[in-house]
Amino acid sequence: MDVSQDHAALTCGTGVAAPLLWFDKEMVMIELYKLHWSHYVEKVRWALDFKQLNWRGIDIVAFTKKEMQRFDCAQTVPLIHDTATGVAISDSSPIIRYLDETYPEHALLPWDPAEREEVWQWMLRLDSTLGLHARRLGYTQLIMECPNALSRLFMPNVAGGLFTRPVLRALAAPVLGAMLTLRFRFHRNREDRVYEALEAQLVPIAMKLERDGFLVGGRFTAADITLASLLRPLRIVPHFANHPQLQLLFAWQGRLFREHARDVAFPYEELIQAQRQRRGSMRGKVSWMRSVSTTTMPGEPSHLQVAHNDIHPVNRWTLVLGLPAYMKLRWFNGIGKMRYVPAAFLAG
Ligand SMILES: N[C@@H](CCC(=O)N[C@@H](CS)C(=O)NCC(=O)O)C(=O)O
Repeated sequence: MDVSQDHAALTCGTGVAAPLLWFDKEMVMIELYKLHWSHYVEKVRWALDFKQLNWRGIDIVAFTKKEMQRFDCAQTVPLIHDTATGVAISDSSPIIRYLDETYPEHALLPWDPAEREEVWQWMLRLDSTLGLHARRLGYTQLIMECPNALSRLFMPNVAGGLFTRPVLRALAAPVLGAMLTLRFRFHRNREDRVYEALEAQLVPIAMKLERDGFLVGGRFTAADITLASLLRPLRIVPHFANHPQLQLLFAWQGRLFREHARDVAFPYEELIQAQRQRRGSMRGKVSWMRSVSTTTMPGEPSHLQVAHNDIHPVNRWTLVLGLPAYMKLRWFNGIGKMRYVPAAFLAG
């Protein structure tokens, strides 16, 4: 029974929940509002599957988000609506904490308060750094190599799929690309030192995982789901996917994917890989990058209450400025062509 129809679903939960003392698992249905290729969405999908909760996905239209406007939450995906409790909540880490507190079976957060806080801080830190940076570089890679994929992601059903046809998808690409470039600041990747920040963050994490196996307490938690999911877009970014000091990290990710049945390729991964095989090349030489060891990177946020995001508003006037930024990003951003070498994790 859906108890939320009338009123409760309109307000947004805080993410702090009391466990349901009695519930029939069969009656629980979590609605997951999503863009199916989003790495933040994948993080929550993985948690739902791990906790063996019933859920159903609702694809949103990215431009209007009208499917989730009735919820008084931040309008980002993932957003869930728990039809058993009426709670609606967005932001992947609070969502997972809510699920874990409401449905304690198959726990993803430790009971020990110190370890629990440690996991929570990892989640917020990764959401606010890795998740944002990997998104920027993943889309940048698509724009450089395979921009026609954008309409297949964002407009699969607009006008009956018209914009996924060959000529129209090529026309839609600069418009979508310009919009995304302004929204997430891809044209500022170099100034914001996104490659350097990611490298400085990931190399020590790779070493820690080699030593400990998991991020916290020597066992699998929501922190590991967060790391493995948010790393996902970097699998198409050659600088990281082929980085000698990060091979252990991608091997760790691949192992978790296989163990938890998450190793189904995302559509953008298949599209870019097919393109690379056809052309025999990829854009991977980051010519301007200085070695991270000689660079002082700003420190990571130390104690977070909520995750940061980096979405910037775009309107039709600012969009005009996006076109030159898109063209510069696509053709003149100092990331050179190189021979296509499949990343080691693709070999299995
Ligand atoms: N901190 C948020 C980030 C979520 C987020 O930024 N999601 C993106 C998709 S990857 C989104 O909803 N974008 C909508 C937009 O750009 O309007 C979380 O962990 O869920």
